[in-house]
Amino acid sequence: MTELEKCMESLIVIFHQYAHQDGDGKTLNKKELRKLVENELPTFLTKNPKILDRIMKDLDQNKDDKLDFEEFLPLIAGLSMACEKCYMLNEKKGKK
Ligand SMILES: [Ca+2]
Repeated sequence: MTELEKCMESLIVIFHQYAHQDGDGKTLNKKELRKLVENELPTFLTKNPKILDRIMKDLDQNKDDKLDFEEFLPLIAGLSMACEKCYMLNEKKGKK
């Protein structure tokens, strides 16, 4: 597999690893989301409960208080976009 394919596989594996903690392997509840953010995204996201509530609300399209993989992906996409901006800024700074 290529690096990018491995990244995609990791996303799926990690999502399901946390989704499985309450026996329902298809969705993340708030507790599982918090664990995932704490363990897997410590560099990019704060574990401030208010911010986590907000993230959950924003991502939960069908308002069932759980995130399925489709609802979870925009979080990763959004963080990646923010990271890419930082990366580009650093690149520009590095060239001067
Ligand atoms: Ca949902």
